[in-house]
Amino acid sequence: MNLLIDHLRHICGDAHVLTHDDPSTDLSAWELDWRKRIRGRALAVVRPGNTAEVAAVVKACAAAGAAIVPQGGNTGLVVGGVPDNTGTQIVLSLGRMHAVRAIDPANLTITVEAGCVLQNLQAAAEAAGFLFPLSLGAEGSCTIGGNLGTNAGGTQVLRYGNTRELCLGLEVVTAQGDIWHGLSGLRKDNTGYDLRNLMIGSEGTLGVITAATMKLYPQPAAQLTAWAAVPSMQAAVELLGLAQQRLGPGLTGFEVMGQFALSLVDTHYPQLRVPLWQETPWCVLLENSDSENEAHARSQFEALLEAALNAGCVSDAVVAENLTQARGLWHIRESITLAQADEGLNIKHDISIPVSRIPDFVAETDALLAHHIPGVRMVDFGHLGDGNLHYNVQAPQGADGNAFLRDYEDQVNTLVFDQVKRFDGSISAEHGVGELKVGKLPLYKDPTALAMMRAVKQALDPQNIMNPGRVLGSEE
Ligand code: FAD
Ligand code: 2HG
Ligand code: ZN
Repeated sequence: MNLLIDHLRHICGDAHVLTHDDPSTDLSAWELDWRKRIRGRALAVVRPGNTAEVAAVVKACAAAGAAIVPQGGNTGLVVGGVPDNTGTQIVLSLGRMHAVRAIDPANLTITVEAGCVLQNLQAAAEAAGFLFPLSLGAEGSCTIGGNLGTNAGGTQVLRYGNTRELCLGLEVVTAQGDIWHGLSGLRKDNTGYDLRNLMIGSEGTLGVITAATMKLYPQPAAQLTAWAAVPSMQAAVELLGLAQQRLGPGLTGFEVMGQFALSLVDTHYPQLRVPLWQETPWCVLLENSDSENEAHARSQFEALLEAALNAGCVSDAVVAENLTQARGLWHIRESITLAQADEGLNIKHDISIPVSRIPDFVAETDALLAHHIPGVRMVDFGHLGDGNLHYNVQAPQGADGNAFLRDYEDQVNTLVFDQVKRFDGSISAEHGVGELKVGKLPLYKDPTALAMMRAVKQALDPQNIMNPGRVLGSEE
């Protein structure tokens, strides 16, 4: 393997191939996953500076039979972007490839390298007078390559779709080290199999995304945010229907947050001043993006909330007076993940269920979990507008997080996923499979679909060097 390291240093330069040979080098940032669930050990962390170097790195690894784990910001929540603990895998970090290559205002597209941090991509779009709508709590450190790798969702999917729907073209280095020049900005192209959409969401198991052409949108003329207390999950679903009816495509965000989830934010970040949470089991965050002006947005929003109060699906509400207040409300929503991590190790689910069935799902599944694990605490929140719930499970008060995961994780996952299946849902709406759901996928995914996925993996990566063991497990 020393020969491989020498070869990689020759390709990328000594400074960009980090190994454990130098005891002063700390590789934790690349080896430990965001949730601190797994600490792997890499043979090396390799940081190529351009697509040609990525291709040469992949060719070198393929020749040596070394596995490659592509990595962006390492904010993934399913242990998909860190190496295993064998000390034989190469972490291929795209962080140095962060350039904005081009903006085409008339075509409404932006072409960026995979390591571009999402927030920087949003800022580049804004500086050019446009909106790049993908938005998630990790946007300050996740990368567009990782967003594409996981087909990330976030809080604007309701209006703009997930990452897959925002992408028009890709540049990819295949598992053989060839470069696919697919950076088209076309909205229509019917020339055969859809390789772009195959790569998106493949979690680094089929190739390395090195650049992407993404869609841009006009910026809304005005954006307003409201925070509403709702008496039940059923009421939240009713409010969603009303909001869709009255705001149409202006409804760009609809997030639900359970009382215990908000209590964790209140406990760990009291300075954020969570509104209304003590008086209601659920709160909803709504965003109205208007193409006319602020006065129009405000009158529409106020009329919606008045109708909702009259219908009994809202018990109280506040509308942000200005951008600072709106950002504050979103900040509370985005802090739930961090507050939950501060509370201790936990079991996460990013499930999707038809919106109409979510109230029954939550009532039934809450009751089942409470029956099996007395004192269990439910951290429920998420993108209700997309039918995507973060149905997270926290250990009972005072219980040890490690012991809780050891004793209950499998049982809880089985119980929740069985319920998801019963309610015609999916066990992953946005975070992906990674390593954490790999054992469960065969139990819940259609067997013919799985067989086709295995055939694709075998065809594109016959050596099984691209992120092995993730998504399909080790028997690929
Ligand atoms: P990484 O974690 O580095 O990698 C993730 C996966 O993509 C791995 O399998 C990796 O191998 C693969 N990959 C990375 N780069 C490439 C590449 N260039 N080519 C091929 N494969 C690649 N996710 C959501 O969907 N919605 C949310 O609302 C959301 N909110 C979050 C909030 C917080 C606080 C945190 C910590 C995470 C959140 N996430 C969310 C999860 C995470 O941010 C996303 O999955 C994100 O897309 C990962 O990007 P990354 O650059 O960090 O990728
Ligand atoms: C979000 O919607 C993310 O904030 C993270 O997808 C969800 O922490 C989670 O479980
Ligand atoms: Zn989410």
